[in-house]
Amino acid sequence: MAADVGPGPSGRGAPSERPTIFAVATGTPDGPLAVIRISGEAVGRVARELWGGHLPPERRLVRRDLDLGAAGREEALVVYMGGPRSFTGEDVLELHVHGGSANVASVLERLGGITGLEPAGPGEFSRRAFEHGRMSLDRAEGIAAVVGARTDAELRAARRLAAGVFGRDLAELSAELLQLVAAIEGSLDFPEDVDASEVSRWTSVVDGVDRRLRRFLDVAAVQGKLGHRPRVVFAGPPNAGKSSLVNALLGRTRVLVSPEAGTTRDVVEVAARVGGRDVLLVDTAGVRDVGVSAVEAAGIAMGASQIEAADVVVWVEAADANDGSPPPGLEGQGVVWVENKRDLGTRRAGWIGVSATQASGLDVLASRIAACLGGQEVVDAVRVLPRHVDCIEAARRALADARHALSEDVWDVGAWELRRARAEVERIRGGDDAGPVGADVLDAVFAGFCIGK
Ligand SMILES: Nc1nc2c(ncn2[C@@H]2O[C@H](COP(=O)(O)OP(=O)(O)OP(=O)(O)O)[C@@H](O)[C@H]2O)c(=O)[nH]1
Ligand SMILES: [Mg+2]
Repeated sequence: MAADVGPGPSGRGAPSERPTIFAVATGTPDGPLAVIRISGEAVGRVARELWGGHLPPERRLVRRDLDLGAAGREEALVVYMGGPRSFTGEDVLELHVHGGSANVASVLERLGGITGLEPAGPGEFSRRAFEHGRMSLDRAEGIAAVVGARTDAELRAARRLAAGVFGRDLAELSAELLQLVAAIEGSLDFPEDVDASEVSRWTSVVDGVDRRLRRFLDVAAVQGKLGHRPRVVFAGPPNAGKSSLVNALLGRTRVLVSPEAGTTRDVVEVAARVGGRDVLLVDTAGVRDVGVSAVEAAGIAMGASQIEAADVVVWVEAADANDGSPPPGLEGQGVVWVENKRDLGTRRAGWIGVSATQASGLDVLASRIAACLGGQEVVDAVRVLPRHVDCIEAARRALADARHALSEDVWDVGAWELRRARAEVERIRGGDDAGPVGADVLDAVFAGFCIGK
């Protein structure tokens, strides 16, 4: 093993007045291990205070006995990554200590007592990474989106953002716009050399960039719906077994079931995972019009409005009962036709056959529901956040103005508008020709991060 080396050349490329920050980087201090991340110039001082020695060689996990003062000693694994080749671009030291909230708190308290060290705020490590040019803003946002993703689709889209897929597309668009600006500005002094075909080439480049930007807005619109779970509404005649099916898909008894028609009166919503999709199962009152009480009638009316707001309707009828009467508008939406109680026979051969009580046919039903929800385009797309949408919309407004100016032969204005569009595209990645985006934007972006990120 190489001998310990001295403190890394601190502050390489970093503003030197900044405090060194520290925070727990692992999810919960109650786990078996906790990683505490420290970033900044004072990591060498941490080494001297905690184990009376130097920083270990870079990128090597080594054992050290930490002196926690009154709290005793803690056996830890430590790793040092010198700036600028670290996550934040600064000198980074990680302490891998035993978990447990009291133990972790004792290490944090010890660190807080070291001169020059301060607890990190939300997203402060990522913010430093951005400010030191280690990561573009869109990728930093991607990391936060990965942490915040609640569904598989969101996670995959977030990973692509974190991996810089969006950023690369934007860089291409930005380069195209810059080339176009150069071509137009180069022609300003020699307008007689520019023929109509050249101007139409310019406008077709503008249109192409605009089309690609619009596609990102389409993706954002679909992803907006991802935030709330799709509603899978169970409807059909009373006693068909709608509530039984909801329970069967959940794998536990959540809603009331009884042989009496008109059991379900209220609308009941239950979060569930069906066919690999996170959804809301919505149980409704059976639809009938004879001998109904006022309460049941109110329940039926609520069920009808649930059908209208459904992403998918599961229309359930029982194999031992006559045909029900689906509402007339139903054909127009995504419907899964289900015959329940197939253990008692088959009446509607073309429908998906299930038996809620025997738990048969449920896999077919689940995958049909998932297929009805669709959403493949989102899985393969990159996560587009509201801040990106704002920039894209501003860029598209500038492109429209540029196109107008070019059609009026006011080329200098056209070029100026194109620069404006390019600046908006660049802002998504965190800066433009005038420098990085303002502190207000960064404050807003990183406030949404967790501490330790
Ligand atoms: N044989 C058989 N009986 C079932 C099946 N599924 C449900 N049942 C029975 O059918 C009756 C009605 O079931 P529910 O789930 O309450 O029916 P529902 O459609 O929710 O009825 P309402 O809430 O009144 O509209 C109960 O007695 C269930 O045990 C099945 O697959 N086979
Ligand atoms: Mg019911």
